Amino acid sequence: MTITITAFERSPDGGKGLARDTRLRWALEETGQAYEARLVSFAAMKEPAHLRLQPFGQIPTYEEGDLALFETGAIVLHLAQSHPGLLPGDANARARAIAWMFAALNTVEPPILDLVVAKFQEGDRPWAKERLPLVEDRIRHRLVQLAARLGDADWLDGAFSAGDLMMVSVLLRLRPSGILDEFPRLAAYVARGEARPAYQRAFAAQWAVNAAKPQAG
Ligand code: GTB
Repeated sequence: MTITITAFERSPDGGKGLARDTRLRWALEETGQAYEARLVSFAAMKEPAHLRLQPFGQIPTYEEGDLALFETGAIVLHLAQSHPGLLPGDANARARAIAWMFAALNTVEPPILDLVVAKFQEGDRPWAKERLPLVEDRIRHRLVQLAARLGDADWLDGAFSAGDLMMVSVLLRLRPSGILDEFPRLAAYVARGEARPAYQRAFAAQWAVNAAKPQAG
């Protein structure tokens, strides 16, 4: 059955792989699933046809036969549970890998998204200069804890899993800030994720869409 995801017609990151369709592309590649990407404009995302798939008017979405899903966490989990490659066979290890997915999305990503808001949406407010270091320190606090848990291991809990896919994807969003480089273990962890052939294919697929379309301004 054909799998179709949606992605930006033109990603604001110009092809750096930071938009969330890259997570899906990566999970699809890790699990060996062929897929098509339907590209949508910002205007089309707010139209009823897309809102039926994604109630918040965002990308990405996932369609496979009569299944339509939104939320990257739910989609990656669906792929990981439906195909071998992203979750361990042992029930407890599987549960722990899923816990790492939730940790990436619920514990590590929120302060990182807060930084995006602080810089790009609130950067011109009179209090922005005072707020920014607080936001950055909340990220550092999480990264200290994450680096301590990772230690010298390659991945968070044994073999590479959907938990690592999600954590690496979340940490990548931090790279432009320079904060990731303050944590060499985590920077190396992210680089290991990026070096995976499945990530390389995912990155190349989104690059092929976005690199050909230079950003305005
Ligand atoms: N919780 C949802 C999920 O995980 O699926 C969040 C989806 C989401 O944030 N989608 C964004 C979107 O559609 C695109 S990925 N935004 C348009 C809108 O809300 O109107 C987030 C994103 C956007 C841009 C960059 N960038 O330029 O670097 C990176 C990531």
